[in-house]
Amino acid sequence: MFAKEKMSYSAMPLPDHAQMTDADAQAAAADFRAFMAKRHSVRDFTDQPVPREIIEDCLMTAGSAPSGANHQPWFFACVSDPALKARIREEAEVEERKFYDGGGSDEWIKALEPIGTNADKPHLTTAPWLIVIFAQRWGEFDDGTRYKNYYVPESVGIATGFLITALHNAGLSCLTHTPNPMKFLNAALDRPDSEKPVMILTVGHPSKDATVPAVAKYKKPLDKIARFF
Ligand code: IYR
Repeated sequence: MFAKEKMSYSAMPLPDHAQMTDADAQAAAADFRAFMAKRHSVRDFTDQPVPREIIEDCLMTAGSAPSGANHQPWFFACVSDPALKARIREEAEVEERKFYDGGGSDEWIKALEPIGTNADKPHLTTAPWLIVIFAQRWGEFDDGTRYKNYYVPESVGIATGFLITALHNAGLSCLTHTPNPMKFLNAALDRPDSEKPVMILTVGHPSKDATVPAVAKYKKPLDKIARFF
């Protein structure tokens, strides 16, 4: 990503970002809140294709996220190839079966009961896109030597949030899926050991009979998530 030579940096003016009146800002904040409240995780997808260009734009939004020292320690492996999706599904289901058949703690399995998940992951082959998100534990200069990355989980988490928001804005649905362990994704997607798979984002359109578990509708009220000092 980076050349090893020291670059010179000059400060840039801020890009135009029109200052809103408080009233406009209040309206915009409320509108965006209502828009984001319509987002929910989807587990049943149709096979309706989604053009790659839409995914590319959403990825560029993700890539605009802030990150430690602006090192952008993320990589998005985007899979639409049916054979590769089938391989990922197969390997994920092997891990999931172990988890649901006793590998996961009783407390964890119980916490998932209301959501109704199990080891079958048809979404991994039905949906048009799997975006596999990797975190770069360290970076490599063009000559192969290493540099440190900073606040990697935080940075990748923020970029993932941008990505989920961008997909929602484009009328797409997704599911954050985390088979455990996920190491098989490095081999399947030819990613180096410096990268840790963080999650699979399944992306597409919800099937007609997709439902949202009642418990997933509940979001904590403001006084439970924030306090003003
Ligand atoms: N990886 C499993 C289990 C799972 C874990 C959590 I935490 C969830 O919020 C949902 C599922 C699976 O995908 O089924």
